[in-house]
Amino acid sequence: MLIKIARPSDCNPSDITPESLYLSRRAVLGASLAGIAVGALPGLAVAAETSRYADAAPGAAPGWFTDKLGATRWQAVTVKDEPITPFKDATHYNNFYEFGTDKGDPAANAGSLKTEPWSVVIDGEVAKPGRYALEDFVKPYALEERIYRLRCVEAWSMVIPWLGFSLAEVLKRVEPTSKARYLRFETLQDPKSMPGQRSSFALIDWPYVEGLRLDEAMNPLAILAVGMYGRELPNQNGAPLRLVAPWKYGFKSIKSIVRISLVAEQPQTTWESLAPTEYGFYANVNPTVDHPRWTQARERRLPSGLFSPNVRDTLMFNGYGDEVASLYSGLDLRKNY
Ligand SMILES: Nc1nc2c(c(=O)[nH]1)N[C@H]1C(S)=C(S)[C@@H](COP(=O)(O)O)O[C@H]1N2
Ligand SMILES: [Mo]
Repeated sequence: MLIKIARPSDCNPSDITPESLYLSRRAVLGASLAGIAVGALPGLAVAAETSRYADAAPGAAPGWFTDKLGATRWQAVTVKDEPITPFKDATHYNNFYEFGTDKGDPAANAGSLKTEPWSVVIDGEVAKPGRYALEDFVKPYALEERIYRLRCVEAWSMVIPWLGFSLAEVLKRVEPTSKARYLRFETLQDPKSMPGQRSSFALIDWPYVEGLRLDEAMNPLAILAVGMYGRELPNQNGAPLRLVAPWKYGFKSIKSIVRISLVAEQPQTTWESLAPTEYGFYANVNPTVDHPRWTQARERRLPSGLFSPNVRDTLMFNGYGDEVASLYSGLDLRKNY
C-alpha cells in the first residue's frame, strides 16, 4: 500500500453518525448480542430493517438482489457497542487500486464498472467446476447481514454491515478434491473500465489476486458479499461480489471477483508479490507484529479527524480470536505475518 498522511479532507468530522440513528439501532438490537452473536430477528419487516441505513439510498438493484432481500437474516452476526461507520465514509474512503490510488478515486471512477452481466468461474481442484451468471451463482444462498470490523493494514478501520453468504456453503456445493488446499481469487481485468489498470503507477501486475487456505475459507466468518447497508454493493466497494474475511487485513478481502480457483499450492497474491517483507500471505490482524514502517498496535476508527482522531487499540485477529485462533495453532505468526 502507498503510505500517505491522511489529509483533513479524507475524513470529514461532520460525517459522525447522528446520535439518533445510532441509538435507534441499539434499540432494535435489544438483547445485547455479545461479541459475536447469532440471532435472527423475525417479525421485523424488511422495510424497517433497510431504513436503519437511511443515508444509504439504494441504486437500481438487479431483480435477483431485491428478491433475496425479503428473506435476509438481519444481524446474523454483529459487534457490540461499536457504531456502524456512516455509509458516506464507507463509500468515499476506499482502496480499490483498479480505480486509482487515492482514497476518493474509487468513488469518483468506479461508475464505469459494468456489473451486469457478470459471470463467476469456479475451477481447479473441484468435482463440479463451472461458469455461472452471477444471479445463478447466488441463487442457492439466503442472504445474511454480518456486521463486521474492517481493519486495513494502513491502520484505519470501519464497522460495516455486509450482506452476503458463507463461503463454506459455496465450497460444499462445488466439492473440493483431496488435492485442494488453497483458494485463489481473481478480480476482473478490464483496462477499458478500470483506469488504474491503464496506469503503471501502482506497479501491480493485474489482475488483483488474493488467496486463503481451504480451512480458513471454510471458517463460518468468511463470506462472499453482494451488498452492504441493506442495499446492493456500490461499485467502489467491490460490486457485484467480493470476499470479506474480517480477521485479516482489508487487502485480503478482494473485490469484484470473477474467478475462484481451488489449488494445491499457496497462490501468489498481489501484495505479497509486490512487497513480501511488508505484506504476507496470512495477513491476520495482529497488534503485536508491526508493519516494518508503522505500528499495528492501534488504529484510526473512521470517521476520524484532526480534532477527534478516534484512535483505538487493535485487537488480535481483529477481535475474532474465539472463532479463528485455532486455525493457526502451531503456526509462528511472527514469521507467517
Ligand atoms: N480488487 C481489489 N480488491 C481490493 C483492493 C484493491 O485495490 N483491489 N483493496 C483492498 C484493501 S487494501 C482494502 S482495505 C479493502 C477496502 O474495502 P472497502 O473499500 O470496501 O472498505 O479492499 C481490498 N480489496
Ligand atoms: Mo487495506
